[in-house]
Amino acid sequence: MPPRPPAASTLADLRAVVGRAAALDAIADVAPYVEDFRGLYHGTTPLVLLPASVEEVARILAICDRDGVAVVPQGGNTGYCGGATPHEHGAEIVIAMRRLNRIRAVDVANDSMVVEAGCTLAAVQDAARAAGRLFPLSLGSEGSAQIGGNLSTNAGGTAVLRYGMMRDLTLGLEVVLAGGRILRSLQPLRKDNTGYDWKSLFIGAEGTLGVITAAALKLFASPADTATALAGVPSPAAALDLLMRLREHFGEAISSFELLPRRAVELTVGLVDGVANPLADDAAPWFVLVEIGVSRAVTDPTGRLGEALASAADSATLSGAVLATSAAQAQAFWKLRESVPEAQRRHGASLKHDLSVPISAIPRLIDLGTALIARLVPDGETIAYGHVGDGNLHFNVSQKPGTDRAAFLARQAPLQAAMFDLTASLGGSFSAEHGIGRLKVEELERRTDPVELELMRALKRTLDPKGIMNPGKVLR
Ligand code: 2HG
Ligand code: ZN
Repeated sequence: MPPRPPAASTLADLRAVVGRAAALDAIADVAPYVEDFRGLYHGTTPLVLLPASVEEVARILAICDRDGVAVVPQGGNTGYCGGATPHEHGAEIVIAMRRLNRIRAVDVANDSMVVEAGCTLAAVQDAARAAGRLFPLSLGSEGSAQIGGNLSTNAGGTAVLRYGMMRDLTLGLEVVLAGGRILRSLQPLRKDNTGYDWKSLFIGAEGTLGVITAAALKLFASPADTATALAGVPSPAAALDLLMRLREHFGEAISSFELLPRRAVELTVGLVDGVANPLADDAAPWFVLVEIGVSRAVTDPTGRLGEALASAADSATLSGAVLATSAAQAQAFWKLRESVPEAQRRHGASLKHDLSVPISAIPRLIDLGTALIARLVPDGETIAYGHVGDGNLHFNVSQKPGTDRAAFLARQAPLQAAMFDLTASLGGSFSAEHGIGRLKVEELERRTDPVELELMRALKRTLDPKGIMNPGKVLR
């Protein structure tokens, strides 16, 4: 039986916490909060609350705990797995975090900042930049994605190779627990061995254990100079060879190493305005976008990258390369890469798999995955691209024009099972950087080690005994 919608008296108490203007209940007002970014889920809710302080979040959760009402925390609503969308039954309220958006502190000497969950990732990057520092998490939706959502999904993006994922960038958290208690641990310490690392539990938990309201984050020195290049390579194995060569030259200065198949580049140039392929004359089947960031001690990184690429070309690791000679050109290369999801969306329906394997297994994953898709999805074409430097591919399939959409979409379940089996056989993960949400709950149940799963369930029971924190997401 679906849960009953909250009582009118509960809704009135909840509205009173945030005030009328910050409590949305008209259908048109709640519409943006009940559908996920990919349009996979269409939920309903009687109430969207926009709290402006931690105390308001705490009071909301205390009321929900008292009356047994489930909550769905939501950030910028840019997630790929439906983790921030309420269910269809209409018994869950949404807590949208966007008004909790203060930069609380920036400590340059400590290389840290404390920000609230509703800050957009771009606002966090800007605040760091204004203080002369770098907050390195970088992803296509950074203008609207919020830091609370980045934390809750342990977001990755295009600079993980050098700086790590959201978990690696976090020093402390402030979290409101199911009953309304506030867990405050925002000390921006690099060293703190006082027992369990509980903050790690909330990162990647997608709001199922508590609502993250603020975080202490690591800052870094901005590179004094960067070099960006696009190279054509004959195969994924050659791309890995190039990565190893560049590691020899530049070590940890490589911040991004992204792989794009020719078809992704063609689609993007064709479907997204203002995107061009600077290697249009190169017949390479694959392209690599590489970025290096160096300190003042290293001069002329573009020249050095050029030399490294030229020596790779000599041994046939690459067929051609173009170096960005200005910031605008580097941005244009990045636009080509960042627009691939949008191009795929415009092209038609797609099936997505966010996979990771040991980097050395990338060529095998591509070969075997492409063969699987050819066999199981005759009406689709493989578009496998992404963060190869992290061993993470977006192994996507686009519907071929002129084929039946419903028949194409119906291939998702068998294809997904086969792709995840293949990934497991290569020692990989079926969720690299997008999370579990609602989309992969069954897969998590099926594929996770039983001891690990029981540990997760035990944590969930302990922190959320009434099961009101984003139910049905991650675990069911
Ligand atoms: C990216 O790397 C994003 O561009 C989106 O993670 C991936 O659309 C996708 O599958
Ligand atoms: Zn990605």
